[in-house]
Amino acid sequence: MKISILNPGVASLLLLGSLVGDVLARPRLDNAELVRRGRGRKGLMRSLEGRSHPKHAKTCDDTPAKAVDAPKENAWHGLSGDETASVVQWLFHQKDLNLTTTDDAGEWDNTIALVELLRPNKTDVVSYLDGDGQIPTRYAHVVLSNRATDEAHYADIVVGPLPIKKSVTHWAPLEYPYTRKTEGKVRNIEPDTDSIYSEWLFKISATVSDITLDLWNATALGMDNDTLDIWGIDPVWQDDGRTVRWDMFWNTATDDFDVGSLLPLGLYFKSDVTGRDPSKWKLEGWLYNDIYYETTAAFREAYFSPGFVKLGANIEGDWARTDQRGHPPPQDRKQPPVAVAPSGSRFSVDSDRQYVSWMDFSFYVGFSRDTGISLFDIKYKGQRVLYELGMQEALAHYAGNDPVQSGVAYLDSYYGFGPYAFELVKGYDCPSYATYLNTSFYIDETTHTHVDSICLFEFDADYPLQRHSNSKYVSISKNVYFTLRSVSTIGNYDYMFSYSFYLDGSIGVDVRASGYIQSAFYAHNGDFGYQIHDSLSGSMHDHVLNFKADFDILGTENTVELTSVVPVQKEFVWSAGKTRNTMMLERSLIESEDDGRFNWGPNGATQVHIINQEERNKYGEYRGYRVLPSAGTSHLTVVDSSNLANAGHWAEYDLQVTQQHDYEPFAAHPYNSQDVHNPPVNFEKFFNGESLNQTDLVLWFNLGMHHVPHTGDLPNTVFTTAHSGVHFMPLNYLLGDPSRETVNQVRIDYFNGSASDVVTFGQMQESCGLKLTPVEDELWGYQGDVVVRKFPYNPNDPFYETDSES
Ligand SMILES: *[C@@H]1O[C@H](CO)[C@@H](O)[C@H](O)[C@H]1NC(C)=O
Ligand SMILES: *[C@@H]1O[C@H](CO)[C@@H](O)[C@H](O)[C@H]1NC(C)=O
Ligand SMILES: *[C@@H]1O[C@H](CO)[C@@H](O)[C@H](O)[C@H]1NC(C)=O
Ligand SMILES: *[C@@H]1O[C@H](CO)[C@@H](O)[C@H](O)[C@H]1NC(C)=O
Ligand SMILES: *[C@@H]1O[C@H](CO)[C@@H](O)[C@H](O)[C@H]1NC(C)=O
Ligand SMILES: *[C@@H]1O[C@H](CO)[C@@H](O)[C@H](O)[C@H]1NC(C)=O
Ligand SMILES: *[C@@H]1O[C@H](CO)[C@@H](O)[C@H](O)[C@H]1NC(C)=O
Ligand SMILES: [Cu+2]
Repeated sequence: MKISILNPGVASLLLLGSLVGDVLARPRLDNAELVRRGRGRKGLMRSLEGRSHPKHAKTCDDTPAKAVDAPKENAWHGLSGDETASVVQWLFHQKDLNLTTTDDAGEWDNTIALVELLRPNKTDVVSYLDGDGQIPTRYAHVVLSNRATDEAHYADIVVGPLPIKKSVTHWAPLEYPYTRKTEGKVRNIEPDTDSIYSEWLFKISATVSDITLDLWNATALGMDNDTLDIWGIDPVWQDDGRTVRWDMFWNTATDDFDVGSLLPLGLYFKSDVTGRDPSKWKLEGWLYNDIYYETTAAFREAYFSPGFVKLGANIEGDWARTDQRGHPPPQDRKQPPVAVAPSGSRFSVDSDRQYVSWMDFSFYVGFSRDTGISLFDIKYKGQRVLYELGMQEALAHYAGNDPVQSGVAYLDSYYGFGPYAFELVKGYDCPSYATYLNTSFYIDETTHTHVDSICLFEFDADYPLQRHSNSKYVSISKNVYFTLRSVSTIGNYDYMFSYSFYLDGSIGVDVRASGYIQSAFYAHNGDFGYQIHDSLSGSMHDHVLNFKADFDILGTENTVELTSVVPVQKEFVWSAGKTRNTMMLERSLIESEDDGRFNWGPNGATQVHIINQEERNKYGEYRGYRVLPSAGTSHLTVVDSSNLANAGHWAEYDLQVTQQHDYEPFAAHPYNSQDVHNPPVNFEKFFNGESLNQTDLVLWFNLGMHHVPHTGDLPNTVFTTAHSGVHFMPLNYLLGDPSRETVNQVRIDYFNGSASDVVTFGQMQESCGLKLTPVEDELWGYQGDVVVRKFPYNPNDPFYETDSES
């Protein structure tokens, strides 16, 4: 086992050598020149490949993940193209559904909003995974957008069993997964989005176009020359049975940069748009410079009176654009370090079944329109740790002294994380050697495929996993971890989701946010955000993202144990009658859902463990996993939100534990925003005092940030600090640290000024040369979405269309 002094020929050293060689050989171009050359860059990079590289016996292996067959079918894998097409065709044959194809539909037709897999019940899947149960029968979950009625609504229905069989397949309202029992129907609070603009907002805007021209030299009339945008609160206000909007004017971008949410203009108007008849809608007032006018006439009169105060405007400029500008920092033009995988990928993927295994971990990937990726059946050393791990909902709750900021509380699953999980950028979102998977979602009788929208890669952390030294030796281990990542860009914001696995048996969940902030107009609102540009406020808001973690620690029956470190005053047998101020452990179990909602305690004093009381280790301690914050987390600051009413109870605590039920699969529903007082899923109703003592339980935890944007959020928020995460770590689960099993560690013995031994435990000592192709070369392969028509079904004629509207 003992190998002498590190051979300078080991892979890492050589790789750096050849890398530097290439960089020096590259002609120097400034950024502007690179941009001007546009596609010409491709030719430039290609020609570099022909240059001579140092000769090596072997070039580094750039192999993708090894193909394997998953041990079982992926029971959560979305519908196939054929399945989707057959369901869509079948739906159009159901006369009672009265459906119109999306291309032909207007605001008064019924259409298909979604066709995807109905996730099977855990009860059925577990017997398939762990026993010899059959794979659960497949059903489709369909959402209909029924607008051929005054009572526009969405209808969740189930279609099955699949495959479609005449006289066997049927449809039924889907009700069991929701707390509200209204046959899967939820009203559509904004069914007339086109009319709202054409029949309402633009007409109101026209009545003040002389004012908008005077203030900003701009109009919003629904015409090609529009240089203003109008939009406002989300969800629309829903008190007293009314539907009330607050909208405001925004400048539009003057180029392709997505700067719109940085250009608020400070003029707001309120309308009651209850019902579907535009002739019954009412304009209720205007707000400008913190003065409220009840009618347009009153606002006009004030505007054209002497002494009316006109405020500034927010106008696009380089300050809002993301391209490089200013002087690059010292040495920044040199190529930064890149990571390489000299032995190729060290993990296995079944890309048809979307099953992944890395080291002692394995899991299946599921994907849905509402929430994007989820992981299922996460196993460690052959034992399931989590049945399901995935995001449920993301909230961005704003506040402000203006009615638009005060009215915004985005519930992003309404837009869906699936449709916006775009192709990842190689070498930027993920290392260029990563392995990629596709994801698909249904829209408008087509299936869109986001090519390469999930990446899988190993990475060597910038710190070791373990080290120790004394006067004789140093022992140190590499911290190589494995990550699955996807990014969803929902409007102005980019959410990056990373699920990471570590050699110590721990699992990390991280969310990071970047993209454009939604800003406010700066006037009278210094208590709601900083002034960050001319007339711009970095509007304060909370991000809260709920995740479901269905733990199964050594079986489905688990318990939550809290272990707190507490200060005590204690007398000991040896303390001679005196007390000592010290501290102790206090342990307790959470017995029922009545105590199931709580926060991280102050001072990090309380540890949260998911344990199995029937599984003690040989010292009598419970085996389990600990859940701990690894980056800041947050729950919603606003108490009893007026905006969300019953739609956002999931955001109220850091941690919430419920008994697992097949009828409580999700913390939220994408249309909770449509009826906030009586939403399809009211998370609070999950808490009805059920026992949490040795039962199948689910931990719903929140990640998030209290975001008070500052000048550094311009032009974009950065991922470094807009970051939240938790870690699950084995706790008394094994009898020692499993990371000792890796050979990617070293012990160096030394004596009297020189190394006497270097022990590398049989790790790969491969020598290979790297042929570095600039990552930009690969980026010309970026293609956007692939679309396949499902009705009429045309699987052989895919086309490209990347649309951020859905
Ligand atoms: C079916 O939908 C059409 C609009 O697409 C509507 O005019 C008609 O009234 C609907 N029929 C029924 C029975 O609801
Ligand atoms: C007003 O905008 C129009 C086009 O939108 C432009 O042609 C004109 O120069 C602008 N006027 C001023 C004073 O900026
Ligand atoms: C756009 O055109 C309409 C109709 O010609 C006009 O009334 C309006 O002022 C124009 N808007 C701008 C910003 O020039
Ligand atoms: C992703 O989709 C593209 C385009 O349809 C296809 O060529 C590629 O093989 C798919 N990748 C995987 C891993 O299935
Ligand atoms: C799944 O579980 C729910 C709730 O228990 C039940 O109503 C439903 O019938 C189950 N689905 C299947 C396919 O068994
Ligand atoms: C909790 O479950 C354990 C293990 O099944 C049992 O020994 C204990 O009595 C239960 N505690 C309560 C309060 O029910
Ligand atoms: C340490 O090394 C020096 C020479 O480098 C040698 O003179 C000395 O004897 C060594 N000491 C021991 C304890 O081996
Ligand atoms: Cu933010």
